[in-house]
Amino acid sequence: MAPTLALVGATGAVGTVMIDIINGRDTVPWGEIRLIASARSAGKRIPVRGTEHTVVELTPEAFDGVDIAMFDVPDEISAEWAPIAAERGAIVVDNSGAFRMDDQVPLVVPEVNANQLADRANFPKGIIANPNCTTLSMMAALGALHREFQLTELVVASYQAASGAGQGGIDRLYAELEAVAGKGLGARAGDVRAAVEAAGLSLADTPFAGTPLALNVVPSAGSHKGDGWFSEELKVRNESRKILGIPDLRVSATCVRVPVVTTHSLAVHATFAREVTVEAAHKVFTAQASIVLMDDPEGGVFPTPADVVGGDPTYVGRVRQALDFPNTLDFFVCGDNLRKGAALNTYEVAEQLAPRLS
Ligand code: 2RA
Repeated sequence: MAPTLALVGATGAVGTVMIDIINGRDTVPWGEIRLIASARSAGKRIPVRGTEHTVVELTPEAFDGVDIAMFDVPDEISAEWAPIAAERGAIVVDNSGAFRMDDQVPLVVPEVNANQLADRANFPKGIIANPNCTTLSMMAALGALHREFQLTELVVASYQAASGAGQGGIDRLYAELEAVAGKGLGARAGDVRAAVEAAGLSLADTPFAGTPLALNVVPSAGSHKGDGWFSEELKVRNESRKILGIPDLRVSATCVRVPVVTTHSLAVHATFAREVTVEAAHKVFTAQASIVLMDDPEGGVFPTPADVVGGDPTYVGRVRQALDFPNTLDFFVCGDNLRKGAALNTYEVAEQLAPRLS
């Protein structure tokens, strides 16, 4: 019998993209598709592959008969409900941060470590975690290079979109842009901040660290974790090590929020044990189906969020050999943080599991 797929958090920003992805597939391996959300959203009608589905409330019984449950809900909801779903027999693919660093939960990017899915003994809790969107946005590219040249060091600067902070982040950016547009602001310290506040947009309420995001960049992403590090930076380090299977990989990240709606970008400085050339890296990127190489800097060809948002691949450009660092490449990647960075990777994991359940 074709497996039953549940989508928990079906009405959220990422849940909506998951439904788009399911609707966009030529074929799906699922029998029933069940939409689950909070009591507030239960009863909503959402079309999936041409059939109206009624959203059901998140209860233990909602998981009865479910083979795979994709979760896109806040950490605390996943922490409580993913084990309940697993107890009821579902394999959970969880997009929250609740289980990513749990030793008994694999952290999977299918292009890099799909082998983790081959054996049920690899996920004894019945839970598989999806990485954070910042890590995910570069992982297809890094994994491909690592296979060929063996990664030893990674230095990363991120340029993260407002939608990483959810619908509230998007709404906030649009409101701020409206408050500052057409006023010739940005040439005097504090004028952007003053205009945002004058428009009634309290900076105490912004998801961007009490700082305007419009006409600005904000070097604070996630929560402060001590010693100057923010949670997004530690996630890049810890998750990259776990996904690539290099527990002692040397990693340093600086994560920055930029006034982009959707699509995270990263400037990557990666050092390898083996000699690497731009030509060889191009070959590796071209050979990977989920990577699009956009690398003709002289001709103005490189990825930008505005040009690639909504796409499934990881877009790579500006590949160059670091001038002063042996065996080191610098390059720039863009990835839609709601698609490959969240919904798509989760769905790809579910798709890979499906044949084992039929
Ligand atoms: C962000 N990476 O961009 C986070 C979302 N999970 O804020």
